Amino acid sequence: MKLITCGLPYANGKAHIGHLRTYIPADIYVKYLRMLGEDVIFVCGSDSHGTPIVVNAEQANMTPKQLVDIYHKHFQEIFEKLDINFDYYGRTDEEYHHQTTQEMVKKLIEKGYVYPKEIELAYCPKCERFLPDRYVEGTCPYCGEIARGDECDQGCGRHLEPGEILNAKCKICGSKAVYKKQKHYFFKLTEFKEFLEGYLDKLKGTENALNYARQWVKAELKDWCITRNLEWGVKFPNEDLVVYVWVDAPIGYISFTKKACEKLKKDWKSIWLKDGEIIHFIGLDIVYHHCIFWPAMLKGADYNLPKAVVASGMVKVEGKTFSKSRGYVVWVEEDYLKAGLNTDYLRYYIINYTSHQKDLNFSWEIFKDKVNNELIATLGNFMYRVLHFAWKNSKEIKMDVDEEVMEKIKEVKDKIVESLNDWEFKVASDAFMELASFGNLYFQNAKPWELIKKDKEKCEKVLSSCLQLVKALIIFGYPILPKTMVEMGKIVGIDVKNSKIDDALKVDETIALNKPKVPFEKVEDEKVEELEKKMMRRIRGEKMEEVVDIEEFTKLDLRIGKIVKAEKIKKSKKLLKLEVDIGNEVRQVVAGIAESYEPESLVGKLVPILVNLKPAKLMGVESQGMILAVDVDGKAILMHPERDVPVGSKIR
Ligand code: B3M
Ligand code: ZN
Repeated sequence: MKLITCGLPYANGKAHIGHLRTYIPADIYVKYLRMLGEDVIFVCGSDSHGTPIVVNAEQANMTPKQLVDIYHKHFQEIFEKLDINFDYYGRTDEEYHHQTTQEMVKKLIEKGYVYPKEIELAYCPKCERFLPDRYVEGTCPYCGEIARGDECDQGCGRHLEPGEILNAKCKICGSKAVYKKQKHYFFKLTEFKEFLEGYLDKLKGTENALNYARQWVKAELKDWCITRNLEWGVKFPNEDLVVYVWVDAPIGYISFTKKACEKLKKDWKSIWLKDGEIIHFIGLDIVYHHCIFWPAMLKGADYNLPKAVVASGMVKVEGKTFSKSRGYVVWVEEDYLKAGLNTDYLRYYIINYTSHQKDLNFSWEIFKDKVNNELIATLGNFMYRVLHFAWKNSKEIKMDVDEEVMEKIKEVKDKIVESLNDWEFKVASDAFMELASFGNLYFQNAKPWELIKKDKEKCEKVLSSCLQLVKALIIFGYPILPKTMVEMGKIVGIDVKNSKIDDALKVDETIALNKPKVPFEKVEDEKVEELEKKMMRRIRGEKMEEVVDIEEFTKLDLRIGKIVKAEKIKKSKKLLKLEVDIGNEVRQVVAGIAESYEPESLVGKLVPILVNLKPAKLMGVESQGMILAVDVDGKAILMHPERDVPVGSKIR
């Protein structure tokens, strides 16, 4: 049995092209393996833990779980829309995952691979708390760049241990951190040096990942701090600590396999405790975790080891390094799906642009060319031409296929299989497209439109050969272009989802045809211009029309409140201190309306108020909500309900 996994996306933001760069090739690989008759399980899930999620939830005035709920659902929807079909897509904040993690951690403790140690940790005197991972920012001790607590993300990319970062500052309030002692737990990574050296010699996968990992193991290994001061996460046994997110996240691969196996009635143990073939698809930035920490943990706890780590190269957008903050990003929902573009086009672009290991540049102009000149002009053209011609002349074709054509199909199949073994998915997609080019030439040279007038028999043979090519294209193309090929399959009577790759080499007695459809729609120049403009605006930092889900909106507790008291705030020209009755209680709210209203005039007024805004202090006065007002040239104008309504009425 084979297990294919994809790196778990943090449930902390929306899906972008960087995610797809790993998930689409993995999905294509899985679909091909299944067509080759392999028994495959494909899992992934949301990474719910870690400080980025806690920090963001805090800023959005939500619980981490609420934040994870939103993005977990988002990712599930995106995967479904793009035909990325995991057997199980879980989340790491579920009970079953916590259990699996604790089992593994306990096993590591039992076997003596975990020890406590007092360490100096960044602590914020103002927020009165320890600053794990992304709560702290400072300077990387190795390269001097600005870094986060657990990773030098802008410089050398190293994993940083707690306490290593220099000039630490609290990310929340900006205060200079002090260092305080606390007991934490360490995993004896150093004991695994020899094991890892041997393991990495045998590990398969892409060279980009393996080369890095081999260098790191040779250079320096340090014991690894595996606990954190947080509430949110998997509890570390008998302590008021949670395990570091990078301990529990990869264990998600095991928890999700268990869940998938429950569903599929398969045995998870044969994968994780025996000799199933485990293959991890990841991004290049998480090689260290997958090639060093993870195999050491698995080895230490007596689990089966991954057979291969396949790392996708980085993504560029319009030739520039991918960056969400600088606008060099393609959001799957907001940019791609909203534009109404066929999802197969994106799958093709990602698989066919370059080698899996190299940098992939996404550009709308290249996208248009690839769709119009390759998918449409070569593949779509051949398929439609053949189907249309055949259907017009006879609805059922007797099959008698040219030897040369069968040989070509066989040759392409072999190329596809071979390239999968080398993780060179582009080569597979090129071979597939080469078959379409071959078909075009074959059709063009044989001129069936002339033959039909003078040699019916010969014409049938040409058409049947072309139809066999179409059939092979549907089968070979399904993993890459699933939506299109399912539809094309219906025209020639193939249930491609359940086809095997060798079906392309089988010749039926006859093929009955349904009315053909054009497989692809052209990408218009105007569409691409529009998308380019949108991206340029984002890059220039112009304010974008951000789209909010209805769920996000319904999180806002908006009500009508009545102002019962209003007074000036000393030393402030703009602020008033209000007391607002919101139905079940009276809230103190600071509002920036002093320049437009006298306090006395406000008492008794009904106003809209956001009730569940995170409390904040303004000029030293606590504000427990926000009055909504109209902004006219910077001046606040109040709004009132059109007729009298009960205090506390909900706004929808
Ligand atoms: N959640 C996302 C990342 O760093 C992280 C992956 C976990 S894989 C076990 O790309
Ligand atoms: Zn660095």
